[in-house]
Amino acid sequence: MRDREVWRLRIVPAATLVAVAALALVPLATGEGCLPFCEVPSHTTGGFVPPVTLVGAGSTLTWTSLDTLPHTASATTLDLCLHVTYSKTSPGSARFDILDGTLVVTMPGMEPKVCTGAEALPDRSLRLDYVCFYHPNTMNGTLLVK
Ligand SMILES: [Cu+2]
Repeated sequence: MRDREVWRLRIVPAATLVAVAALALVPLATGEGCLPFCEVPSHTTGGFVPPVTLVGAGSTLTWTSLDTLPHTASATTLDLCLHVTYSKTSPGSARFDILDGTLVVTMPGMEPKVCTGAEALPDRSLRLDYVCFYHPNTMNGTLLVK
């Protein structure tokens, strides 16, 4: 069991980097949805699957739970511009837009929020890292909005 845990800790960061590199090679124009999908399944042990999602500006992303625990998709930035709660019976979603080079997140029933902490990348996409508040060690991901 211990050996298996150590193996997981070593392999996850490498897998994340490979996923980032693979997605970065795929062009995604605005309004073309998300890659690989606009739905991010997740669970406590495996995190967000996959951990990196490429989001076309104007697209709505939905998080679903594969286990029975409550989860969140919450920006790691101080402004907490993304904070979606969800569970197996109640998926959570948010829409992502880029206005004047700034990432704007709109959650259902709320005013749009500006993500001042999103990182602008050289290809003009915006990077937002996020975690589950309850399981930040195993559930952490990245959104690349373009
Ligand atoms: Cu969680």
